[in-house]
Amino acid sequence: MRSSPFKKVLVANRGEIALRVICACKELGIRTVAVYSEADRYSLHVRFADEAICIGPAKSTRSYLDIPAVISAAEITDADALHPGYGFLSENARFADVCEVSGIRFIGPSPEVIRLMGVKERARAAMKAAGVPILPGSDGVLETCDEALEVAERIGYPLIIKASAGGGGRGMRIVNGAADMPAQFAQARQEAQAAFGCPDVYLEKYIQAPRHIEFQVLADGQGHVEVLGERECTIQRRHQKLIEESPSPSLRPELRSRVSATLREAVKAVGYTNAGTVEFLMDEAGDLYFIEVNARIQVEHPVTEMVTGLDLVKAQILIAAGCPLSEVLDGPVTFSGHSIECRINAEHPETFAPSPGRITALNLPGGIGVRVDTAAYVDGVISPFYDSLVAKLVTKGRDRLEAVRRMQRALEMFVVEGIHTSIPLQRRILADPDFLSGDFDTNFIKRFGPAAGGNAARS
Ligand code: MV4
Repeated sequence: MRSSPFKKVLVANRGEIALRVICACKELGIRTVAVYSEADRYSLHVRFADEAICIGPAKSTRSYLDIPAVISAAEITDADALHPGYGFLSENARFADVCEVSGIRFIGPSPEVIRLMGVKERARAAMKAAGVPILPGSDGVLETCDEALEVAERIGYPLIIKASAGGGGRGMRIVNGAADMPAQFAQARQEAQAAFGCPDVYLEKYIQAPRHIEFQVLADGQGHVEVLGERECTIQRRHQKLIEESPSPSLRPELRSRVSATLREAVKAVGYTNAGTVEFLMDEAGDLYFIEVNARIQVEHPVTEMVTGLDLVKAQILIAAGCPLSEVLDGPVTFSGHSIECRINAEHPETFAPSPGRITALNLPGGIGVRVDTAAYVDGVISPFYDSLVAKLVTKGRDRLEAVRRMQRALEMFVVEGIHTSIPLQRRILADPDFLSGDFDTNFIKRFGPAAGGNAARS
């Protein structure tokens, strides 16, 4: 058995991902420190960590986002590394910097690479330079509306204005013709300034009915990169993913190998290390175009784990400790079967508004090919202060149909009482002929309920 790479890891997150990191640490023989807000005193990450420190009140800005509070907890407990999970401080370059100067190893990419990936048009330029296909658009930030009109003349309408500091669908505006440009350009800059404190925007050709496909990568600090296939994440509502699967039912095998080979080189070229996700849009012709990089472990990482047999969180920890990828992977990566994830959120079935509250009854499905990642328990509370993810229901089958059938029966047997959840919606999606055939785009969800098809990229 491998000697433990760190003695103690601080888990700078909550909920299911904090538990997920604790599981990986336990299996590696690493002690764990949980941090928690006053609202999370009775959460399972606090219970299952070796030590736990309260870092502030329920409001995230005063606890899970409070850099001095988190760093103090790591110093007090003498943690030698920190795992940020997803959300919160996970893609905050300044936080990664503070960890490093405080002698706490940040389990993720370097601060410089996090910063580069966070400036969306710079990430776009870097990927383009490395040979990754991008959509036609501006070569960086647009300073004036006249510049935007010039680029638009070259690439044609419709196009989309995106915030340089945006991502995940925030701060986007569609432009259908030159007449729209002045108003949309001004509003996009204003919104970007208000939301991100930076008015910079750039332009891309707009894809009307894309699919969202993302590639998982792992890279060590010695220049070795592995691309672990893709995840299909097209089924989303208001930029919240609902279902993810691997492999994608729509990606041609030839395109998968070509993009994987290009990404291996691109990841090396930008100096990316640890786990990351490279997002693409697929257009109506089935071609892929880079949109952004997520410099963190993602919610949907389990579907990649299910088809590769790898533990991505363990891999992150070992890579951060300096372990070469060859040792982390222990042989060639192989892919088998098909995996699907359904996100179970605490939300109202009609309005999709959050539905926090106390869980009064719970039955988690199990059995062959079924995995549930959750921090929920009977009498536990889903807090209104944080995101509404209650559980990730993940199935694996030898093929897509087997994974689908397992998901259907697992959703039938999944019981949550005391709060409303997305289980009924997921059951309806899993019965939909277009979902079953694998034939869908980002407009798919509009058929499910009147308020279902929201799109932050308003025109
Ligand atoms: C786009 C697009 C169409 N054309 N970019 C939304 C999430 C963010 N990561 C990128 N997004 C989009 N970017 C161009 N050039 C449409 C979307 C989009 C979308 C993408 C994937 C899945 C669901 C979506 C819902 C609305 C808009």
